[in-house]
Amino acid sequence: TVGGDPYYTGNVRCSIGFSVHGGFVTAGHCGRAGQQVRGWDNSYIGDFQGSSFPGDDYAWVNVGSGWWTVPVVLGWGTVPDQLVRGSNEAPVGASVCRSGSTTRWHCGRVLAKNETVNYSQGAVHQMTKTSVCAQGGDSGGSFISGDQAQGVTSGGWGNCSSGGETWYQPVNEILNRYGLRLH
Ligand code: TYR
Repeated sequence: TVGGDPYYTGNVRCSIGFSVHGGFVTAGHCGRAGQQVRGWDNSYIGDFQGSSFPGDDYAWVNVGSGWWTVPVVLGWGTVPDQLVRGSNEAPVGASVCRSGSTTRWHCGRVLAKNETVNYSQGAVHQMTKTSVCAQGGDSGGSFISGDQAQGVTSGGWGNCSSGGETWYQPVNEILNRYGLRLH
């Protein structure tokens, strides 16, 4: 799977975060455990295996054999491949970039860590705040700093025309919780 590519749960489009052994990680508000996931071509990919939201905003989806990604264009062009070599946490002030299926590739900086974000569904804790814009459908997509995975897009304010701020769920908490490894 390719970080930032779209997937669908019911009528909702979200974005793939990072490939892990057995599937991919993404945002928890995108689906609940047991829900089916379809790919960019509407074919069955797998199911949400675990999901936590609110409180956290993370989930993982298994990907069955026979499904593979084709880089997809959603109007603004594809994002060049980014190699991810690990998940060392970037410090406040570091440059981060994000890939998502609505607004593709945008960059900014880490502004703060361990933030609580209050959504209408409830509070989400230990989130990282960034100056990177995002919009609906970018959720679940990958945040990276250099070649290190950082987190998955959760939510925020603004848009990618006038700017905004976006919080991500740190990826190491997801990997630890479900015993996953980046792939
Ligand atoms: N939460 C949105 C989603 O589910 C993503 C988003 C992120 C929307 C930041 C707006 C925003 O400012 O796709």
